[in-house]
Amino acid sequence: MKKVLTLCIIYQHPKVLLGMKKRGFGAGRWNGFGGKVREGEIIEDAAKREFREEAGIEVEHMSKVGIIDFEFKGNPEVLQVHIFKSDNFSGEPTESEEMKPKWFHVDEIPFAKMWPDDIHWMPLFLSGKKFKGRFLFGKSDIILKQELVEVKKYERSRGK
Ligand code: 8OG
Repeated sequence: MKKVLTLCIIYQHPKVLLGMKKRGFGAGRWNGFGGKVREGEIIEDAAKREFREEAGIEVEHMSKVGIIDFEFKGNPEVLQVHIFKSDNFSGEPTESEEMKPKWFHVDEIPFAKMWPDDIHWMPLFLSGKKFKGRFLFGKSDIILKQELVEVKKYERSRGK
């Protein structure tokens, strides 16, 4: 069983735009913006829709920088998260029912209040690298296993 999700972070050096997730899966953590890809939806379009819904901004150009599979011990479901980066948008980031946006300096990214995998791939993200990986979580979101490798490039997502 695989579920496809998006995650997009705006990076305008030296700042990144994150949001405090206010409800649902990952509530209480700072994260990029994103969510589940709908049936028949192109992945990049889903990422743009989530920005609109969660932060009230329009993002035109984004590039795919990572794909990470997340698994939780004892749960057969795989969450495949497609990670995007963008440096431009229009509108003003605005709090929604789901997210409270905030800019962070790259030296002050709040890793202690983020998903525990983020500290591993964020350096690749910030240095312009592309990557793919797999994390297995145990109880209390402890990382039991991890694989993370740099990849050369991703094709633009098509058809899905
Ligand atoms: O629709 P929903 O809000 O449940 O989507 C979950 C969001 O959280 C989606 O943007 C993908 C993202 N996400 C995970 N797991 C992880 C993770 O381990 N790290 C980060 N940074 N984001 C994650 O689902």
